[in-house]
Amino acid sequence: MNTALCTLCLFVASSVILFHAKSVASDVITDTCQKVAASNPNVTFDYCEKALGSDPKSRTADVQGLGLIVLNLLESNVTSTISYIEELLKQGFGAPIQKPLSECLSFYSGAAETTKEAVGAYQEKRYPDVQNAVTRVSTNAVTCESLFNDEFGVPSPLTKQNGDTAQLSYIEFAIVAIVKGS
Ligand SMILES: *[C@@H]1O[C@H](CO)[C@@H](O)[C@H](O)[C@H]1NC(C)=O
Ligand SMILES: CC(=O)N[C@H]1CO[C@H](CO)[C@@H](O)[C@@H]1O
Repeated sequence: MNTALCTLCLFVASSVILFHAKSVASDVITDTCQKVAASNPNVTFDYCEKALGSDPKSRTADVQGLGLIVLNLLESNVTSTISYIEELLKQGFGAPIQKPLSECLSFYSGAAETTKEAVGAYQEKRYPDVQNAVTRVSTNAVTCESLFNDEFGVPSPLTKQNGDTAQLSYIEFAIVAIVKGS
């Protein structure tokens, strides 16, 4: 066989393999998000797919890898929410919104600790600990959201942040359930 033809063969063969690997990888996201959405009515398939797709590493990850990716997304959500609350606290000094904002800040500070511990637990495969941790984080987010309207009669400025944090926590819980059972 001549060299040019052989190079062509190699090129075609590796394209086929790459293409196949890529479609298999995105099947893992689709498959995982279908299971996640089926297991918890609070999570939509679209949200799950978008969140997982936001990290390029997801494309080549297995379910176990996706669990760590979501945990890292959750950690960065919690961190950015803390900065955002601190910013709002500076702006709205003395306003009625101060009280619920301060309470939410303490919830999120706790959540930052909890997610950090959850990453360690995940790496050590202590899956029930991870599930307990993310359950606490979602409860923190849901409680923060309800504080504004229910207790202080003001609209929540953290609806997106609380929603993202809760969704990512639910997704993590469901992925850990899949990892545990596989
Ligand atoms: C869905 O969200 C609500 C709060 O918005 C929460 O009380 C409930 O436990 C969640 N359900 C699941 C299955 O996580
Ligand atoms: C509030 C916040 O930082 N939300 C982000 C949480 O993570 C998801 C997934 O990466 C982002 O889409 C959100 O903007």
